[in-house]
Amino acid sequence: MRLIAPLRATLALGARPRHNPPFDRGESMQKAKINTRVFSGVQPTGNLHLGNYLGAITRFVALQDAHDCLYCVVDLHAITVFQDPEELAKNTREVTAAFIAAGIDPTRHIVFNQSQVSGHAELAWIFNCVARLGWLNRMTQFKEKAGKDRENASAGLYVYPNLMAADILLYHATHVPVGEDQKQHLELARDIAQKFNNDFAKTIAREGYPGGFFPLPEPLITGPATRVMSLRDGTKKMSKSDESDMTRINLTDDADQIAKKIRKAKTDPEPLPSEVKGLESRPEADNLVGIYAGLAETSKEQVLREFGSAPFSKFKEALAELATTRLTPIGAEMRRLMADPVEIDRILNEGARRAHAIADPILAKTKDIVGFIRS
Ligand code: AQP
Repeated sequence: MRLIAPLRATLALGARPRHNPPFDRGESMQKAKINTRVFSGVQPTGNLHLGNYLGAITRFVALQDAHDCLYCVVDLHAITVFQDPEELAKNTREVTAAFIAAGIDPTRHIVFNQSQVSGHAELAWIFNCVARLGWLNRMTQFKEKAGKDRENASAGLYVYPNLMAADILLYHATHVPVGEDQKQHLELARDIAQKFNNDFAKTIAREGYPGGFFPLPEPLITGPATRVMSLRDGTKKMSKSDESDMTRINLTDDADQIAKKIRKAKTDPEPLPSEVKGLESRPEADNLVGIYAGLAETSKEQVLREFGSAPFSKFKEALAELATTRLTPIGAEMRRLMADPVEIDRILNEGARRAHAIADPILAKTKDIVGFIRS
């Protein structure tokens, strides 16, 4: 397998970053620590939920043993929709607390909030000038979030994917663990990297990177719960902004709330099938089985081997117990960490300092490539 250039060599900015091997869902990454850098982010927009946990945060935790990781609380993304300033600060600390409570180690890896590293915004501007309007017009998340009131959406919401590309490429990150909903944005980040490398090929080669300056980042969309759906509608994504709290399980919910939400989760009248094929056209059943598999760290097949032909009442009881066992210690630890905001701010500050150390030379070299004079 062809490997990308060792990251440390890349960061010395004397060697060119070769591009990534084909997406391999992470298996080969186990052996390739020095060749990879992982970056991902979560928005501090409140109501952190089971979808964020299973689709993203558990994947972040799993990657830390074999890779260098940066996990970012993306507050610049959050303000693409108006945020109350006090709530934004509280939510930023809450996402940080969730990262740590779930098992991310901020001493071994970098945990920080995006607005403390100004390179994200600077590189995003350059990418605003690289990305094409036609590309942004195809982004389904903008269409969904802006809805019918598109004229009233912020300009930031529209160019959000360019900022996301900057988040990743500012660190020459090679792998990005995300939920299924972010796949299209990751493809755009790759297009931006490729177009930048093409547009500036001459200066990039002159600067000593004949194969391209930015690596093409690979999405890591893994596990049985890459798209957790609403508990009230199996065709809608579980989301922080859903008006009904009954649609999601929050990481801070207590055992009673978790049990109640699972008990009231929408299902259909049939018992569970014994095979995954039997979940087709049964979105709610499929969702609950996926959630169980994600929490139990197993596959849907295995869950159905255990619960096939069981009535939902029995399955929901087992799911509630599993969810409570997995989530309530995280919620308790989040509350404990949140009680000391000074310590959380210290962690973010230290993370930002370390993030700067990686980002600054990459941004400086980007500016040279573009032709900006630096004194
Ligand atoms: N339902 C989900 N299932 C699996 N993964 C999910 N993610 C989000 N929802 C699900 C993943 O969580 C990470 C962080 O997401 P985010 O906070 O940056 O933004 P989002 O995708 O916009 O999250 P929400 O909850 O859906 O917020 P709103 O309601 O504001 O739209 C990402 O990796 C995402 O894929």
